[in-house]
Parts: sequence; C-alpha cells; structure tokens
Amino acid sequence: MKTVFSPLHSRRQVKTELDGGLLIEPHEKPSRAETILARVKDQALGDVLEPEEFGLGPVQRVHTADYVAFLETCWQDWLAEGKPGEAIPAVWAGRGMRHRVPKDIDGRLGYYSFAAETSISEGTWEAARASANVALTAQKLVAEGERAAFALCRPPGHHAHADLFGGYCFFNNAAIAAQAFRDQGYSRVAVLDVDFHHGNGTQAIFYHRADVLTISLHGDPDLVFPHFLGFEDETGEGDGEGYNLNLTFPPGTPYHVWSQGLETACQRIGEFQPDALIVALGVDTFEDDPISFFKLASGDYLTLGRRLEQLGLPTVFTMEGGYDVDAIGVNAVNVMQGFEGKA
Ligand code: OKP
Ligand code: MG
Ligand code: ZN
Repeated sequence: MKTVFSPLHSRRQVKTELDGGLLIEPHEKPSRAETILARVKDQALGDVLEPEEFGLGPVQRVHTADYVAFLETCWQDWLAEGKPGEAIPAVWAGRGMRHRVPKDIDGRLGYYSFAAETSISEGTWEAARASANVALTAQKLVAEGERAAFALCRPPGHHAHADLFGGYCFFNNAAIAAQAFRDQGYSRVAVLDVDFHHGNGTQAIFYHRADVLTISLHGDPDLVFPHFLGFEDETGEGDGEGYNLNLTFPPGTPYHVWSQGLETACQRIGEFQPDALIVALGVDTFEDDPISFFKLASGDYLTLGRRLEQLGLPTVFTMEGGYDVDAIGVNAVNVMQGFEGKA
C-alpha cells in the first residue's frame, strides 16, 4: 500500500495544550507522524509519496470560506495585537448570546472553535494545508485504481466542523476526501471513524445528507471529549435521517467487545453499498494510550485491518489520533498490514 506523507506537518510545533489547568507539551506532537513514517519504511509497506497541491477548492467544498480565511491569518492577526503567547481561544458564545463574527482576534478565535486545548502558532496553517493535500493525494491514488492508500495526515481532522477547529483538528481531512469522491462522480461514500473519540466534525458536515454515511465508534461522550456530540440517538436529520451511526463504549472496552460495534458498522456499510470508504484511523483505542480508555492490543490492529479489507471497497485511510508514541507506528501500520493480508 502506498503512503502519502508531507514533511510540512512539522511546521505545526505548538508548545502548549491547556490540560488540567496547566499548559502542557501537546499530546499531538510531531514525533507521532515521524514514528509512523519510520514504521512504514521499516516494514516496507510500499512507496512513500509527497502530496500534490490541490489548492483551496476541495477544502472549501467542506469548510466555509470565512473559516479558511480566519485560519490563514489567525497567527499574524494574533501577533499584530502584540500577544505574548500562543493563540488559545478563551471565550465563546454561550446560550442566549450572539453567534456573530467579532472583529477582535480573541472573539474570532472563540467564534471559530469549540474547545481550548488546541493552540495555534506559526506554521499551523501550512501544516493543516499539507495535511488536507495528503488526504486528497491518497484519494486520487484510489480514484485512479489503487485498492487502498494511507494518508499519513498530521494534524488530524475528524473533530473539525465546516467552521470550527478543536480537538487538535483544523481541516477535516476525511470529509474532504469523501467529498472529493462525490465530486468525481462516486454516488455514495462511507466514512468509518475508528478513532477513540467521536468524529463530531465529520458527523456534523454530512448530518443532513444521504450520500455520505458517517459511522463512529468511540468512548461515551458523557465521559470523554468532545462531550457535546456523539450520542447514539444522533441518527441524521432531514435527507440524512438514518445516515449517521454512533456506537459508544464504556471505560475498559477490549477488542472482543469493540469489534461487535465494528460488525454493526460493517453491516450498515454493506447495506449502504458505497462506492468508496474512508477510514478515519485513530489508534488511541490502544490499551496504553495516555488520554483514552479502551483496551485494544497491538495485534488487534491487524485483525481490524483484515476486517476492513473484507468490505471489498476502494479505501482511503486518514490518520487521526494516537498518543502513545512508542506504539503508534506499530499500531497504525498493523492496520495497513492486516488489510494486506498479514495474519
Ligand atoms: C483528538 B483525536 C486530555 C483531554 C483531551 C482533546 C482530545 C482530542 C483528541 N486531558 N482533549 O480524536 O485523537
Ligand atoms: Mg471514532
Ligand atoms: Zn482521538
């Protein structure tokens, strides 16, 4: 399987993540992508390609133009106000307040975000753009005939809404790839999110549509991020009714329980008969992940890959979460190797 990777991911080098009342070193750090790339090479998974430049057109099929423009100048606008640290949202329109775009950068940071752990500094824009291009290049490989491709995206994307960043995500790489398939004439596309966290952005982007089926397996949002979306009674709205599926699990969930949800997901995908599949691949379901509570073991990722292959669909994997850097390479590449038949 081919991997698409951009060294520009390293332009995102924030120093801070607001966690527990402290500014800690971010969990979403550059060594994540480098460790996965090293494993791809070590295992000779296949060629590693740099992304093509697709411009902002395919990004703006999913994200609003004003959100994209905000991200492009956010860091300069922040610096221009003489702020001493990294850009961190700290104010939002609460219940009963006005959802309008303020002029001030503090106001715009709040308007275009849903959480405060995701700081912005120099290079975030370039890395997020590169990450979307990585997903689009993998999508193009599959559209041109590859059975599957691995988009080694960083930063991740599945939490990003049409006009909201948060959860370490800026552009929704999986949604951008799904929309690219639609725009190239694929009738139906499924997005299966196996990251530990709910793919809230992907769900919201396609919530009113029947042409893109969104499914996410994740930790119960009553207990974990993103807290305010991802419950099982969210099934889609309007034309999209019945085209969103959330499967939530409690702390301590092992593969033999989680995989029952995977079977439900695979059955739904089979009924939907999509022309292509996007797998939003997080390996923060791992037993030693520092911010998550499932108990998948490294070998389970081979089994997961094998099961995904059995769907028989052209498949794009977009990298999402996974924060045990020591294991992230083995676990992510195990999915690809399982897909390719490794037991
Ligand atoms: C991004 B992705 C840790 C709180 C974590 C943000 C989680 C973002 C996960 N104390 N909050 O889905 O892996
Ligand atoms: Mg998920
Ligand atoms: Zn996650």
